Formats: sequence, structure tokens, C-alpha cells
Amino acid sequence: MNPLEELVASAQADFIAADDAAALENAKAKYLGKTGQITEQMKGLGKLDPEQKKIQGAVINGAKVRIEAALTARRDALADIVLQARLNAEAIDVTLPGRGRSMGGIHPVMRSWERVEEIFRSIGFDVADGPEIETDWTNFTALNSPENHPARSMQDTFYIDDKDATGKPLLLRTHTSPMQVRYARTHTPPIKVIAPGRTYRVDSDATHSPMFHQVEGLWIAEDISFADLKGVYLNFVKAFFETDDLQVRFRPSYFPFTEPSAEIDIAFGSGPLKGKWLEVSGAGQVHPTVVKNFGLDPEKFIGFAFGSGLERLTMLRYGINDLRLFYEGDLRFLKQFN
Ligand code: 2U9
Repeated sequence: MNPLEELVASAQADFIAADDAAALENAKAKYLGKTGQITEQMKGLGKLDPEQKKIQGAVINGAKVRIEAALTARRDALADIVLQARLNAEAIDVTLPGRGRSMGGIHPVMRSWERVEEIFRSIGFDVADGPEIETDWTNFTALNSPENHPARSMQDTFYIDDKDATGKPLLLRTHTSPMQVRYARTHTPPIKVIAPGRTYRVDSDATHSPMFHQVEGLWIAEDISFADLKGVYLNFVKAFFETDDLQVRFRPSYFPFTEPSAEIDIAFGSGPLKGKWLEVSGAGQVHPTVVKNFGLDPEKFIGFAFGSGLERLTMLRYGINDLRLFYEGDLRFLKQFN
């Protein structure tokens, strides 16, 4: 084999041995680069006489063409390998079954929330919604909560760094009552409203969570009495628990925002909780000071209010015994309600 044939054979072997684009470019430089062997041979032509130059030039050029052809063939082959690897990696098995879209569900506490709204709307109550970050005045002062009341302490309430216009720290509402203060100050009686929502207290054990849900009701008019509150509440619990076979009792209690105040208990006439008095709500006649804070004359208007924990109502409705189940996100628990 003459030296040029050997050069072509050597280039072809080097190109085949190159297993990626970078190695191939290195191999190309060895033959066709500025100081590559074919280039050097071309440079050598200058020393030959014209006749020799023509013959030798054609031979070298023939070798160059074959080396370039081998280079192009290898480039194409490597590109094919890369493409094939990518196609394999991105292959889609069209025979696999579709993934489907799993259905979400409504949390049991939200079910109660929706249910309570539906029941109260059906007897003419409006539903109010408002901020979870509240001012000290709306959450406590307007509701006749004394300055030294333990509910206002750092141990019982989450305060945040921001302050209101009077310089008092803002807080996470401890009940939904401030929403009703806002509502009563912007509507004219008769007022019938419920305020369901998230509330926050520094409290955490088997029966208390730092975030929980309340629903409170407020009814203000000129000619209503405790009997109306009792009637509305009895109607509510019968509709909520889907039974007429229950009793309601009111026990005297104390809240700063109501006077007189009561705890409301219910007792089912049948079922696993039959005959047991269960505390479900607090209630009372809205304190005259609170009515005054609505901008209303307490001599003319009388108000009744009640408040329940939505978790408590949900636990009684479904027979759930641990509050923490509501917040753990365990699908085995949650799926039972959907
Ligand atoms: C206004 C005035 C008065 C709402 C009321 C209760 C009694 C009560 C608790 C039940 C369980 C809160 O979730 S709980 O811990 N609530 O006992 N709530 S009277 O009274 C109001 C509300 C708004 C303007």
C-alpha cells in the first residue's frame, strides 16, 4: 500500500474508533486540520515542478475526498446514535392505560360549614365573611372584653408584629364575632347573619387545635326574645343532625359579650349517644354595651347571639372522637366522608 492509501486507511480507522462528536473532531484535525497530514502534503506540492504538481495534486486530492467522505459518514452515524438514544429515552408506551384524574373530596369540617350555611340561609340569615387578621378593638374591645381578660393575653392569642392605626398590635381573630361587629356596623336592623370561619388560639391538645372553625350567629331586631333564639337553634340542630328526636337545654353561663348568657346542650333520643347531654354551643342576649358599639340604641334594639365550634358539631354528627384526625390529612380517614 502506498503512503497515501495508508493515510486514507488510517483516517478511516480513526474515524470509526471515535465514539462521540468531540473525539471525531480531534481525529479530523489529525488529517485535515491546519497542520494535519493531508494539509502538510498539499503544502509540499509547492516544491514540485508543474507537471508533477498536477499529477501528485490530483492524487492527494483524491485521498482528501475519501477522507472527507469517511468523516461525513461517521458524523452522520454518530448523530443517528445520539438521536436513537434520545428516542429510546423518551419512548412512550402507547399501550399503557391512561392515568386518569383522581377526584378530590370535601373535608368533613367543610361539609359541616356548607351544611350550616344552607340551613341558616333557608331561614333568612345572611352569611358574612371577613379578615382573619383583626384589630384589638374589633376582636376584643367592641365585644366588651375587659383589658385584663385572660383571652387577651399573649398566652391565649396570636399577636403579629404589625400594628393598627391606634398603635395596638394586630392579632389572629380568636372568634368570628369581630366579623359580626363589622357587619352590624354597616347594616341596619333587622339583622340576621351567621359568620362561619377559621379562628386561632394558643391551644393544642387532643381536644384543642391552634386553628379551628367556628360558626356564630347574630340576630338583632326590635321585637325578639330569648324564645326566638331557642326556636332558631332547635330548628338548626334538628336540621343539622337530621333528626327530630332530640332535646335542647340552656344552662346559665357567662360571656363578656352576652348578658344573660347560656351554654346550649343537646340530647339525642336514640343512637349511640342516646340520652347523654352534649354541649354544642354558647349563646345569649347581646350585651347592651356591644349593641352600643354597633352604633345602635340598646334601649330600642335587642340582639341574640350564639357560637359553636364546627369541629365539635362535625365530631358529634359523625361520631369522631379525636380532633387531631381533622388536621392530619390521612386519606384513610378523609375518604370516609366522600
Ligand atoms: C357578637 C356578639 C355576641 C357569640 C357567642 C358563644 C356564646 C360561645 C363558643 C362556642 C365554642 C366559641 O368555638 S367555641 O369555643 N362560643 O360560647 N359565642 S355567644 O356571641 C356573639 C357574637 C357576635 C357581635
